[in-house]
Amino acid sequence: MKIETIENPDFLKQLSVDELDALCQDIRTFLIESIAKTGGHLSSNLGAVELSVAMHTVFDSPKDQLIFDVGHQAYTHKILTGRAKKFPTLRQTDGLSGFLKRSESIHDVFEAGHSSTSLAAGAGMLQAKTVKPSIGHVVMLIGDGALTSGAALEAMNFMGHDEAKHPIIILNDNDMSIGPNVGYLSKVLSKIRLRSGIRGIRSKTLKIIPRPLRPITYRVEKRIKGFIAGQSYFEDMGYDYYGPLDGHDLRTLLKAFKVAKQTMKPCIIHVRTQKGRGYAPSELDQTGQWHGVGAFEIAAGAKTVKPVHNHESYSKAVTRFLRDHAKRHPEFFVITPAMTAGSELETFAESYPDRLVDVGIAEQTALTMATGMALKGVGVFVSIYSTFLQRAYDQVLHDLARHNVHVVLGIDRAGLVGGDGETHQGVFDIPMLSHIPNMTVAHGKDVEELYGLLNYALTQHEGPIAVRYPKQLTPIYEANLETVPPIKPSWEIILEGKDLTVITFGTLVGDLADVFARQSVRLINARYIKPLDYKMLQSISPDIPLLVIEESQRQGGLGQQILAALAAMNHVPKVFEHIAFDDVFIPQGDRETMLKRHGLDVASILKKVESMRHAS
Ligand SMILES: Cc1ncc(C[n+]2csc(CCOP(=O)(O)OP(=O)(O)O)c2C)c(N)n1
Repeated sequence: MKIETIENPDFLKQLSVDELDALCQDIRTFLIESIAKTGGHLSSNLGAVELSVAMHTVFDSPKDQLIFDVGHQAYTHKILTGRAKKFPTLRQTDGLSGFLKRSESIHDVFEAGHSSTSLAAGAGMLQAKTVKPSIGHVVMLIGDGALTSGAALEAMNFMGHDEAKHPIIILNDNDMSIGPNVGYLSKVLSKIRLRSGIRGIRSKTLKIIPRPLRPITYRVEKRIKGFIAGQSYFEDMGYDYYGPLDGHDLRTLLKAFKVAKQTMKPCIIHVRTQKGRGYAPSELDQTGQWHGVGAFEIAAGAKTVKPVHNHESYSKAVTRFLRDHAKRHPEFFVITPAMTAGSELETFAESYPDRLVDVGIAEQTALTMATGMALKGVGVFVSIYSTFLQRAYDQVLHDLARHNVHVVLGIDRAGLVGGDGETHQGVFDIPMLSHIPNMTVAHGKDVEELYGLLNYALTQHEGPIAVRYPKQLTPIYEANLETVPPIKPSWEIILEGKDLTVITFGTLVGDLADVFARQSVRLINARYIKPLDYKMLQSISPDIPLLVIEESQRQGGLGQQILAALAAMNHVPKVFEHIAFDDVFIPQGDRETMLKRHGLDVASILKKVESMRHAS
């Protein structure tokens, strides 16, 4: 079938199971060929093809609410709802989103990007249904990784108590988060998988017994199940449990979803799927290398974009530093909330398997746990994406900062992130952290300075401190890390000049140093965003125009903090400008385009500088 011709999912109901099977194969081929060109979330999507086809065959979207947790596995849903044609633009500027988007389709009933929100969103829709009966079934697809998060477990707990409502939770269990899944729940799922003979009993029973008697049979069967399997975790939580089922067997899925549609109680359908199914490299992947990919060559199983000679990601550079630090400090741990692969901590895990603590998708736990560890005197580095730190705001404030303990937050993906788009931009952590007492926030202009900041943060600082670094490549810095001098809270003058003062931080410092080299501009590197360097602020003449530039949210950003500090000193410059992101969510797009759209590219900055010169 020509996948691009699909307009909506209605046609599925007319297809036989064999035809649906054939469609799944076509979709899988389409996904592999398409993602090979654009990049995207490969493995999770390959694992959810049959699931998505079965969901759209049995349920009636958009009357029935199909909610996809994270939304990174929803490409088949996008295809079935008429978006295959747009796949060449996937994750690109102004292109098809890699997640669900209500503006893209009426079938996208809830947007995500961060994990584990599907169950609470579904609980909300079920609550709305009590006064809006036109809302259909509420179906939530969630992975075993996402289910480890407190956000999901809270909602599961909430919905399980209310027998009058009818949440249908499809647990897509591939035994993987991005990498291996962790925690006790993951063990529970393994145990259930080992008892998969139970499913045979139920299927057989359902077939033999006439339909009107099935509820009684069901109770009998439940007793059998209880006897054989012991109390199931999910049944104890208040759910009718179906499974574990083969998540690639359409007949089984269609049957199970139809049963779930008729069940008038909270239910969980537990399906087993294979992450990366249908493409050998992603099927074999145990560490998450094929979870989210750039463009790749299908036959060779190799990434199309070759590594840049002598460059590496900032994440990798940080991992090297952490390994070096761990070698010298045996009581030092790194915590990751399910992002070993994303933050490129694999080599740390290899060298120090007992000192990399993966807590699962549990950012809140990561932060409070770090506080507990620090209170007992061990060294802790929490490696966390800027965007995911948002989930742990209260833990940073109430636990970490209030206890004022020494924990280093390594804030990865600080700034724009590209294809993941608005749910993942690292542009909120500066306002979020800056107003919290006891917090220190730093961001180096290059990898050498980053190491100096990390050295200070890990070996000399006493309270909580966040060190930010971007999703960019950096030249590999081969220095012996022991010899990188620690950088204490202070700003740095890069260029002296009389016409204008520019304050910025991060890689912009280097970019602007080059262009301002032949102009009379005073360029200041605000490598500590908090605390501000008050001495240096005092040295700024109010007669010279001041420009603050930051790849961050304007409200509560460095620029506003500087302006407030200057006002308090009665020292506000006559001309002040602040280039930052306005009060909007920034969509997906390549870095250069997005910077340009928000006036943060070098050409726009130079234009601003010229206009300020004339204004003064
Ligand atoms: C709050 C939050 N933390 C981390 C992530 C990064 N992340 C995206 S998908 C994923 C794994 C999800 O695993 P699972 O739910 O089992 O789905 P699968 O990809 O295995 O199908 C993680 C950790 C996220 N999206 N949101």
